[in-house]
This record gives sequence, structure tokens and C-alpha cells, in this order.
Amino acid sequence: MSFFNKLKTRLFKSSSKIDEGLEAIVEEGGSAEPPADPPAPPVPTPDVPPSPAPDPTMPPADVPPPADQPEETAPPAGRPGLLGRVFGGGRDAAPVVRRVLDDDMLESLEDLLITADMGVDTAARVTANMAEGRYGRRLSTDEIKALLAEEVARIMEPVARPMPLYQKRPQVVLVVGVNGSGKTTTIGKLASQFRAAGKSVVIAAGDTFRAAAVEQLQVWGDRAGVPVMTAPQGTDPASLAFDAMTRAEAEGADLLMIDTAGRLQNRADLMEELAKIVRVIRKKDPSAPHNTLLVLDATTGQNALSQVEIFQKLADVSGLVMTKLDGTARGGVLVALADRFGLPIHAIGVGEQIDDLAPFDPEEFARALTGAAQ
Ligand SMILES: Nc1nc2c(ncn2[C@@H]2O[C@H](COP(=O)(O)OP(=O)(O)OP(=O)(O)O)[C@@H](O)[C@H]2O)c(=O)[nH]1
Ligand SMILES: [Mg+2]
Repeated sequence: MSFFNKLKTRLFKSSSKIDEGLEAIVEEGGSAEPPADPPAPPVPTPDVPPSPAPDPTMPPADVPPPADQPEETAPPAGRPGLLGRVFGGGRDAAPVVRRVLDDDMLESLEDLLITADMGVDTAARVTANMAEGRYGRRLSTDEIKALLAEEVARIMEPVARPMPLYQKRPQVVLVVGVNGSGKTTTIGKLASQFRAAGKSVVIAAGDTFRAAAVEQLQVWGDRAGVPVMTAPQGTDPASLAFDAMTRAEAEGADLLMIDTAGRLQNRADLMEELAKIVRVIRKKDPSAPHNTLLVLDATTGQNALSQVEIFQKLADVSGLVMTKLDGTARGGVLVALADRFGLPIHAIGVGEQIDDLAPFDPEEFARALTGAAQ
């Protein structure tokens, strides 16, 4: 399976939400017309003057809107599946339904993007840009998908950047984020990818609050073939980070990845803990940490936006990783994040396995999100 198809399959819930919603919008206010290409042969109607009205013999666009179906529902039998439709299965001969791009349709499109968690401002911007120069034109679902994908990709392009690698040894990567967002899993996946790229990596299990957190990281370390520095439960994470720096320096490691706890008593505690880790590693290297990755869970939708705001105050966030894009219909939040903060998006998580972390490709993401054809 190509990576695009894999991403599209994994993003099925976001993709099918927009895809089906668009179809409903176009069919609701549109009308069918024969395919433009090849041109239909002229109909010999010598006695009847040509009429500008729609051909009443065309089937009415009365397909019920599928938007209220539960997300888990597979396409009903007899109706082509998502991939089948996108990749041209079985609809070639059918008349194409088109709808005029007017205020009504733009409002419906905007609402649809908001339900996919794109956020009010971003949804308005995307639809406004899409309408520019096309207002009043008749558009099919596939044409709208392609235009939406183009606008989404335009917003995402500037932020799609892999985590930068520096000459500095060890390059210190601090990983932060709320409890359960996917920090530990992401560290495991990234460590495995860096190892595969020939880098030597050390992981510090800086979440010393839960014994299970250390064990979890050790499992990931074993999978990735990377040593994990641990300390007994309750140890000061800053002192573990210091020891890990010492070891990474002694071993000449390329990268030191520091896991942190997501849940503390309150925000002041979390801030103090992160600040202390940073202070201590700066005793060894004043330029560290070289990357501060904020890990966000896509299933939290719009809440991810406030998490960025909070963590930007707690730490000097240098880039984002968005996890759990599989199994959520809220993938649009990544577009809102890109539009609002402009922070680099280094990678996206699309599953729980070690190879389920993909570099962020804006065009592939935009097409997968909107259901546009490859
Ligand atoms: N489906 C899916 N699950 C994921 C993804 N990334 C992480 N998870 C799962 O999310 C859960 C939480 O992940 P962790 O890596 O433990 O999250 P954390 O941020 O370290 O959590 P705390 O240590 O409690 O703060 C685990 O069950 C992971 O398997 C992803 O991209 N897709
Ligand atoms: Mg963790």
C-alpha cells in the first residue's frame, strides 16, 4: 500500500466526514448535468426551441444526506466506498452534480470544516480563499475537494518541517505535553527512526512519578535498540536529566531525548519542574535543550490550541508532533494549529506501532483530509 493510501486509510474518519459532508452539500443545492467531456452529441429537436432550464429528464439529486450517519458506519451496500469513489470507481458514466458557489454554499462549507475541528477563523479563511475568483461558478464535489486540498496544503506548507538535526553532541530533545498525549510513544518511535538513520540515541525517563511510565519507556527503548536511563520512582527528574546528559556526553551520543511527566498537581508545579530540568541541563550545555517538542493528541480537537498556548508559556516550544490522527474525525485541528501558531509540525502519529510515526507531508495530508484524489 502506498504511503498516501495508508495515510488516507488511517485518516478515514476525518476524511470521510469532510468527503460525505461535501457530497451532501453539493447534492442538496446542486443539479445534475451530463459529463462535460466528451461533449454530448447535439439532440435533434427541430421543433422545440432550446431551453435554458435544467433537463427535466435528468434524475433528481435526491440522495439523502449521509452526514447524520455514525462515523463507524461503513458505506451502505450498493454505494461505492470512499476509495472507490475517489479513485473513479463506477461513476464515470453518471451525470456530475454541480452546485453554484454562492454565500449559502460557502456557509455550509465553512460549517462542515468547523465540524472537522478546523476552527472558526481557519474555516472562514479557507473557504474565502477558495471562493476567490470562483464565485458564481458551478462546482462538483471532486472539484471542491481539490480546491479545499489546495487551500489546506497552502496553509500547511510553511510549517511542514522535520525535526532539525544539529552538529551539537548530544543534541538534547525535551519532550513535553499533557498526560496521555503520546509523549512516551512518540519518543520510542522517533528514537527508532533516528537509530535507523544511524544516529546514537539515549533516552532519559524523566517521568519519575509513575513506575509504570519507566517500564513503558524501557519497552520502547528495547524495541528501538536504544538505552534508557531511569531513576527510582520519585527521584527528581532534573537530577536524572543531569545524569543522562553526563552519560550521553561520555558516550558521544548524537541525541538525548528526555521524557517528562504530563500530569502534576498544578500548572505551577509543571512549570517549575520543566524549568528545573532546563536549568540543570544548561549547566552542562548552555545551548540545550536544542528542541522542545510539544506532543498533542488529535482526539482533543480544539483543546489542542489551548495546550499550545499553555506550553508556550511553560517551555520554549520549538515544534509539534500530532498523535492519534488515526481513529478521529478531528484531524482538521492540525490546519487550525498551523494557521494560528505557525510552529513547525515535525511528524504525525497514525497508530500505536513503532513505524506509525510519519513525517508531515502537507499535500498528502491535505488530500487525505479532504478526500481529494491523489
Ligand atoms: N491510535 C494511536 N494511539 C496512540 C498514538 N500515539 C500514542 N498512542 C496511545 O496513546 C496512549 C498514551 O500514550 P503515551 O505515549 O503513554 O502518552 P504520554 O504522553 O507519555 O502519557 P503520560 O506519560 O501519562 O503523560 C497509549 O496507549 C499509546 O499507545 C497514535 O498515534 N495513535
Ligand atoms: Mg509518558
